[in-house]
Amino acid sequence: MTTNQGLKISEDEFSLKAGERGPTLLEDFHFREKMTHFDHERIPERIVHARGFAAHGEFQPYESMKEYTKAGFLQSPSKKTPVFVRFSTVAGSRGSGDLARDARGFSTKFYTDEGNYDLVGNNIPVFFIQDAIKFPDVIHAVKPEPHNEIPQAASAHDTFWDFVANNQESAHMVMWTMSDRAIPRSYRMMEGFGVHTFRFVNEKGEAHFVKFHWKPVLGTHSVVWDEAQKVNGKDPDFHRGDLWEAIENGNYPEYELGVQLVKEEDEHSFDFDILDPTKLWPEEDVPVKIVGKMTLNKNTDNYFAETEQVAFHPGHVVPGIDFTNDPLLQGRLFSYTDTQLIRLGGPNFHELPINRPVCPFFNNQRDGYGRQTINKGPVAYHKNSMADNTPEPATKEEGGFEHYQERVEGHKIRARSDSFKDHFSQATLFWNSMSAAEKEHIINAFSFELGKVESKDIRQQVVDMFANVSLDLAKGFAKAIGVKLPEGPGSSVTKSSPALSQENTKKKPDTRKAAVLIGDGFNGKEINAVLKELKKLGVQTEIVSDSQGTIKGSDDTELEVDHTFLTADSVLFDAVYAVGGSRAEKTFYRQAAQFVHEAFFHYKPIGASHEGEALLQLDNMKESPGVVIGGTPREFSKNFADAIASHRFWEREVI
Ligand code: HDD
Repeated sequence: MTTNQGLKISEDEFSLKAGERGPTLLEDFHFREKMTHFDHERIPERIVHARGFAAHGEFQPYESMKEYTKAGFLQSPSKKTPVFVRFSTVAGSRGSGDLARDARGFSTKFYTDEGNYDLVGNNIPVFFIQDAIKFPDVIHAVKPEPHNEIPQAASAHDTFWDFVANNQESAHMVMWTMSDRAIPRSYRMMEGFGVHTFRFVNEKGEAHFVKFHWKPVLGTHSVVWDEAQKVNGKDPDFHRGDLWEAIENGNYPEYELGVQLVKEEDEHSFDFDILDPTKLWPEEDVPVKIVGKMTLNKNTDNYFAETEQVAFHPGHVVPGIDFTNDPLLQGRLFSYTDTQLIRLGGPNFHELPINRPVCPFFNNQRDGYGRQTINKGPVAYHKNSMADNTPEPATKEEGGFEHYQERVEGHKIRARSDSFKDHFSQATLFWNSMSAAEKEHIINAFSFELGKVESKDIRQQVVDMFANVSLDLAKGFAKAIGVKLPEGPGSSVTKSSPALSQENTKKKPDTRKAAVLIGDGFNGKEINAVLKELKKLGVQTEIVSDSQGTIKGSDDTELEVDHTFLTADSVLFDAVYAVGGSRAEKTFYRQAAQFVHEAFFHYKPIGASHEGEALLQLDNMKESPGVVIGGTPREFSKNFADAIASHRFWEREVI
């Protein structure tokens, strides 16, 4: 151990004092250095997306995208590009829970040979506002209220809903944040979207409008709201831990990159403006072309150095990827550098290891806080003769970035195009696309959020606003929050987009976690066979009992307990396998019954065998969908794994 100057330290437990019981001396440079560094350990948290978690990985295209873009990392299926991905919530501070009802950030930094390309997206394809100048407003409204800093990481309060009702362009995004999308099961089971319309430009200079998608290979899945709130208490790091553990276990999260492409000449052939960030392109109208896969395969070594210091920016592009005039994107192009300057303490954050491009970079920028490069020689200007005019801009052929030469003309004006004024049609499209269970969850979410709003007037305004989206929806929650039922107008939109419903997502048992509730005297032979079969089918099992250590089966086989009823909880698992044991105590059965019933009320798959069947105590529980009992170990495991793949059984009747 040394000081930061390299001096070897002989003692790190005691400060330097005048006598064993005397005062500490100012001369103690080791104490002062250690303490000063500690006092300065924190940096400002991000104003939004403060709570995040990240991992390293790689991206590989399935095919060349040459026809559409000259971006080097998309030219060949043999090209692998390293990436760093940071997931986040938006509203909460750094220490908030992972399961807040919120949009999730999904930021990817591609370390390409042509410089860093950042795709700074969310898990929701649209946004609350249409113009970046309103970003401070929407964030002020959703953040804790300024007079008392309550509530943390929640949109369920007056200022947020006052904003919504008085800024009706938010309608579509609010439908998404009130849906199951806002409470994902895992970062591994979440879609990502670039949101804005960008441009792909090919070698010939031809452009296409493009929207970016990430599609999780495990499908898109969510938890239920009651569960989300409990997870935040039982394990606030639920999403962090899930991602970390999956990568440590070699279950590398995978996402396919998809693009929707629209020809330049088709810019005006939609019934919405493609520059409007509150609109999506229905996948049934503009198919998503799957072009490659990203695999996250390495956890960070140091949270602060990597996850906290990483600096994303939608303006970090490479040749072949360009912007459009989406007024939200245009504003973002300013905000991200500006925020990094304060957060990372100066203009040299690109030199931090996590932000450094993997290709060489040089220019005439110099000095500033935290400068690490030691530039040599006297020349720091262009043009020059003293250094042979280096560094020199590159030609197009050498890979120099050329902005797409879009023709623009107009009056200087603070206004919004009329083509941005339909705020409700796609909100209705989203509503129409939901399954019955998803619709019920949305009504419940509005009922919860507005139930927390103190102002009856705001509650009424929101009901009246969402009557424009769907009368069923608005009536559904108007009753719960004690305001007048809306009378009209309802919506005439009948279109739906099945791709928006999570019911139509991929369903697999892989990496899902089942709690095995088991006590002394369990049927050793059979249970061991089931555990083995489930593992083969991709299901992860963890043993939960009433104390730690080992438990003994009827045939004296032993199993190591992973958690007790105190350290685990049903909300932390995807499924429950109730086994019990002939010698298990009464208290085991009391705790196990509570565990099973909570999972049942959260519509989760439940398996039971032997004494475990006694835990299915409610009426009709044994006959309910998603409750698996009986069969040989192989049959039982197959049925249970199928049930786990189904995720939840919404058709189950719960009282
Ligand atoms: Fe933003 C961070 C995503 C609109 C200003 N934003 C940030 C992050 C994500 C997004 C994922 C976290 C990056 C990280 O992991 O470090 N933001 C979006 C999306 C938007 C969006 C998908 C709409 C389509 N953002 C938006 C607007 C503005 C900002 C309109 C301002 C005009 N966003 C910021 C920021 C942040 C940020 C203040 C805070 C921390 C940071 O940039 O690095 O600049």
